[in-house]
Formats: sequence, structure tokens, C-alpha cells
Amino acid sequence: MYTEVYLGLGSNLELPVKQLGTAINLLESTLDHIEVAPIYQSKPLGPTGQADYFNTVVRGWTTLDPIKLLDACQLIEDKQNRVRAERWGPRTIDVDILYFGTSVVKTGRLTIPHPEILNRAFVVFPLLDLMPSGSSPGGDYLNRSDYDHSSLKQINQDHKD
Ligand code: A4P
Ligand code: MG
Repeated sequence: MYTEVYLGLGSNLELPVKQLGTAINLLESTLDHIEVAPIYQSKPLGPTGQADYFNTVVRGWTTLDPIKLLDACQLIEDKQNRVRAERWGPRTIDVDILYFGTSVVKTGRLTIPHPEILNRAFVVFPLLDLMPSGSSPGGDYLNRSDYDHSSLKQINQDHKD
């Protein structure tokens, strides 16, 4: 059985746009019918003194269950030499599961929908590019005008460049 999933990608180290592209290429073998939102640049949320972040959202379909999908996402992070040092600290790549169909998951390893979606313009904007109605699979209603997006800019560079 296929489930529609949305993944949030973020990077602020070692050519971030290229890191996003590498992760998307790797996700092509995990998800079917991948669609990718534009890339957005923003100031870091959390510890200051870090470089700007580049974020996007990917939609696709999977036959994996949520934990197996998390394993696949973490394998991609490992392949891209992600070092887990500081919470909210700099990273080559972060792959978060935002929505897994309409599922609600709360285990030690996994919370779905991702609890920070509504607090983050850099997640909501690319999500809305793929989901223009604003009705999320989690049952929330997303609206750009709810956000201060002064530090958020859509960049023209494509992850394939
Ligand atoms: N985990 C639980 N639920 C999920 C889920 N839905 N998807 C667990 C993925 N993982 C989930 O994550 C820690 C643990 O969360 C995982 O082992 C998994 O079991 P992590 O990525 O290893 O560590 P982290 O960095 O401490 O947490 P997280 O939640 O990924 O960080 P954030 O909250 O994404 O923050 N500023 C801008 N502008 N843009 C950004 O993308 N990102 C961060 C990182 C900080 N500031 C940022 C950005
Ligand atoms: Mg993460």
C-alpha cells in the first residue's frame, strides 16, 4: 500500500543547495513520483552565528512504514556525513518527516506530524508550494500570511544546478 509523504529538507553547511540536490537524488530510490518545492534561504532558527539555511520540501509516495522511512532518511543523513553535535546546530543535511499520510505517530523515535511545522515559515512556505489549498494531511490549515517571512527568500537556483 502506498502512502503520500512530505519530507522537510534543510542544510547550512558545505554547499547547501548541492546537499539538498544530493539528498533528493538519494530519495528518488526511496520514494515514487517525487515532486520538489522551490528552495528557500533563511536566517538560522536556534543558535546564532551559524550560516543561513536552505530549505525545501519533497512530496512522494512510499510503501515503507513510518519507522522504515525514518531509517531511510537517517541513512541519507549519514551518507552526507551529518554529524549530530548540537541540537538545532549547523548540519550538512536534515531530513525530517513532516506528514505520513494522515497518520499520527508518537513514539520515542518519531513524532508525526512533525511538531514544529506550524512554527516555521521555512517549512510552511515550501509545503504550500506543493499543497496550495493549505489543507494539510495533518488536518491543519496553513496560511502564508500567518508568518513573518522577512528573513525568508525563495532562491532561483535549482537543486539540479
Ligand atoms: N524524530 C522525531 N520525529 C521525527 C520526524 N518526524 N522526522 C527524531 C525526523 N526525525 C524525527 O533529530 C533528532 C531525532 O528526532 C531523530 O533521531 C529522530 O528519532 P536530528 O535531526 O538527529 O536532531 P536535531 O537537529 O536535534 O533535531 P531536528 O528536530 O531535526 O532539528 P530541527 O528542529 O529541524 O532543527 N533554521 C532554519 N532557518 N532552517 C532549518 O532548517 N533547522 C534546524 C534544525 C535549526 N534551525 C534552522 C533549521
Ligand atoms: Mg531532523
